[in-house]
Amino acid sequence: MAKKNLNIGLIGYGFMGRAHSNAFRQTSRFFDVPYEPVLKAVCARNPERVKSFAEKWGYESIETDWRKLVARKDIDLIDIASPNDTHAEIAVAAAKAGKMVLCEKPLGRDGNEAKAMTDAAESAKIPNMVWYNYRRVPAVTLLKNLLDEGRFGKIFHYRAKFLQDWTISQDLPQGGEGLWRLDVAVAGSGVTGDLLAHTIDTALWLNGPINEVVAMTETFIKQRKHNLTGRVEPVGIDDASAFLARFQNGSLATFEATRYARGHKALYTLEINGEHASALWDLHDLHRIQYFDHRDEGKLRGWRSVHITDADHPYMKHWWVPGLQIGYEHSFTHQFADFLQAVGEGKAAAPTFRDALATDQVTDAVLKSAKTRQWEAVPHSKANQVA
Ligand code: SOE
Repeated sequence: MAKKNLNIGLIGYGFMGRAHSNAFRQTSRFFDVPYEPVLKAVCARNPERVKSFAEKWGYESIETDWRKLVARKDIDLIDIASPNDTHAEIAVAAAKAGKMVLCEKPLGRDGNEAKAMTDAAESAKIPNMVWYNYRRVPAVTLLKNLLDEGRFGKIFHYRAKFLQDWTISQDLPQGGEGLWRLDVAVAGSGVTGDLLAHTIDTALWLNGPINEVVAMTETFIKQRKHNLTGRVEPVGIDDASAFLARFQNGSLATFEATRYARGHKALYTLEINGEHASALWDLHDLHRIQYFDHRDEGKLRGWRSVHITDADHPYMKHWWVPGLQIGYEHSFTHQFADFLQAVGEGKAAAPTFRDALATDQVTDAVLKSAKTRQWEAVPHSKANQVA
């Protein structure tokens, strides 16, 4: 039977526009999904550049005003891959227009924006999902499965870091294309909303809700030239952010993110220590987990390095033969495949807007605690209470 087409309208053509487009193109070639994604239109302000992006990726048409795209009758799904300050307005309008909405992370610049987006999506009853892609790295999904099987026993510790080094130079401007992540008005925050948000999303998924946090942040470079105004302006983002957390399951956690860890480009690592077992994952070696199980026979007990490429590992049977690994971009393809499957079955695909709202509520509490220098409680959304 012929599949139903799903007409996609993408907004934004930067790094994430490419990552999402690649997923749209690959999904139905490798996964047996109930819809055929059609790259119907791409939208961005610069007509020449959006045209060239459309030609390169095979989008059928272009728009330069997102409102026109949202109003188009031939678009089923709006994908928001534009900077953070555009997410809320577009998502709310798209939900009201009855479109399915996908949004790049973080959902909002803060919990208030994320709440408005969640309310709009839920009252319009439209399928919605946020691109926290690292959940769909097969090794991370395997960790989730192992935790759900109860192999770790009671969890005592969760430890996560996301380290980069690309903003150390004083000469790096803030603002404008490619550098909006340094402009607080556009990004909402620095590494807290950008990198810690990833670690928090994974942590809430793997280890359940966070009750309270105590944090510290630092802005190492206080002033930078702003590319849009041409003036040297104060820097409003956090360059580094670290926090302690208590999870609802009683475990303790440490989280750290920075763009000032010389030599580290995207070192996202996480570790879980339970009563029976521990596990470690590292984005730079993304197809492995290190796993230790105390119940192994004593004389052979030790850390196992598991290469996640077998057909019985999550997602892997859809790719090559055992032993051949996949990479970063595949996590987006997995997420989109899961989304299409869920839409076909009339189910929600996680992380939904409500799940991502829970992450924004943790990042809000982190930023608040860094100011008050006190422990701050995390308001519990519904998703934050569901494991
Ligand atoms: C920042 O450099 C960044 O591109 C994030 O915005 C992405 O979400 C992360 O996956 C990689 O790093």
